[in-house]
Amino acid sequence: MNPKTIIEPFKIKSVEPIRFTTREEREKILIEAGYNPFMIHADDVLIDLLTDSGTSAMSSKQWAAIMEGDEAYAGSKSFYRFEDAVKKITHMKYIIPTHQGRAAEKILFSIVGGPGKYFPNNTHFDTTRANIEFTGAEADDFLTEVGKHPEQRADFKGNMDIEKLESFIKEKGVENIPLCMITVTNNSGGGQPVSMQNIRDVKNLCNKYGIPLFIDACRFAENAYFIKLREKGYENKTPLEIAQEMFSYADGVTMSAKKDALVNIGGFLAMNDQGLAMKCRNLLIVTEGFPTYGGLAGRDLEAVAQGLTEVLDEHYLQYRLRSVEYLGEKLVAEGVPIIEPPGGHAIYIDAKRFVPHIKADKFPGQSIVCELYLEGGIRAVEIGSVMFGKYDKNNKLIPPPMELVRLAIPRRVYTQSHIDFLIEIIIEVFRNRNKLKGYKIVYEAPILRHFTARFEPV
Ligand code: P71
Repeated sequence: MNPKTIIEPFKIKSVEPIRFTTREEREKILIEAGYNPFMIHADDVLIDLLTDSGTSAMSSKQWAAIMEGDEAYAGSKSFYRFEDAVKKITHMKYIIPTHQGRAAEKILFSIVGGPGKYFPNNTHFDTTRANIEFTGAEADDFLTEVGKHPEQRADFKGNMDIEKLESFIKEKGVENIPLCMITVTNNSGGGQPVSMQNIRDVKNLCNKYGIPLFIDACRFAENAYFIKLREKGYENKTPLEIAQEMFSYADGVTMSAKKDALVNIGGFLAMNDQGLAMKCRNLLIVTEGFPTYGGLAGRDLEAVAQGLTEVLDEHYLQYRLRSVEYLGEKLVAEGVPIIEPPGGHAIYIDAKRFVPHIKADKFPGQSIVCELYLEGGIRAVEIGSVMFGKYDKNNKLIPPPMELVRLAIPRRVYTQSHIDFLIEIIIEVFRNRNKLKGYKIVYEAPILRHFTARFEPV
């Protein structure tokens, strides 16, 4: 027999109760939070889909590894276990632990960035862009055209546009491009994968001009499994072999271990260039700690090492991608507009098509986010005009190209019945979509306003 149902490939040893609230309670909570989910206490949330970052459930083997943590300041045993685990996958020569992804970015770009420099990527994640711009350099996106259209289905919507990238290199000059990046999967574009062919093509182009290639590897295992499922020639390879090939085209890696290393904190930088690694380690000592712990405890390094082996398990990856796809399928069947096909770590609702009567300056994504909380205690996040909107000289909103609501799925945390419940709630909100109202901002901070902004319905 070949059963169709893909089950959670684990049983549950330790549980954490979730707190149920009534609609009346949620109405009060939402008012107190200024209609901003970032301001809601996590205890008032039933299903928390704010992020898949640092929210994974660790395995019993990871918890056991934590007890093995060696807290020596220098040369800890746990560092060498961590280093071996990262080397096995990336084959990079120099492995530098950091407390999370943005710390790796901060160190790298402080060294290679600066005014007059340009950094291409498929799509820079917010923290990467911020760390590049903070040095005075420019962050540029070269996503393939199909990746910009939520309703168009394609296998590898995270790919880079090679032709545009080559014209850019010629225009800006090789000497002004210290490195090129690829983000796998492409979080800002819907968690869409990048094909092996595209990574290879970008590498060949970079080689032609002598530009190093770095991979933002947050979700490398999910990307590897998409390659196995969708790219010819990879169907019989293991996720580890695919990941190794992906990294074989890279000269360096930045990683937030809070995603595909299945831990609650951690990250690293890895590279082959000895001179660059020395500079990174020197800066690491100033900002993060000694090079054998880099802002982490020995036990954290153990948990990363163990997580990196578990994440490449085929049963895990099959369950992971399937559970996100299952959510997407059920929503599409009911006509709910989402970015298609589903990505690896999240479903992105297309708010423009969900509530076309709410214009960008009334924050359509925020309206859906608030309704999901009121209806079912679900916490999602707006990725649209609240997060990325800018103002022109007359204080008029300049909206970003897409208005999205992200439902990020924490790893190994929720079961299929949680997802079924979620589907019910989203469909109910969708049926009542004509009743949804817009919002206005009544308080906003000068930067990163989405974290603390306060709203009122209009
Ligand atoms: C996500 C996050 C976490 C996050 C970050 C900022 C605001 C809200 C939530 C983090 C990423 C990422 C990619 C591709 C680097 C980082 C930074 N994502 N690259 O999606 O997705 O890693 O959080 O460990 O510093 O919710 P870090």
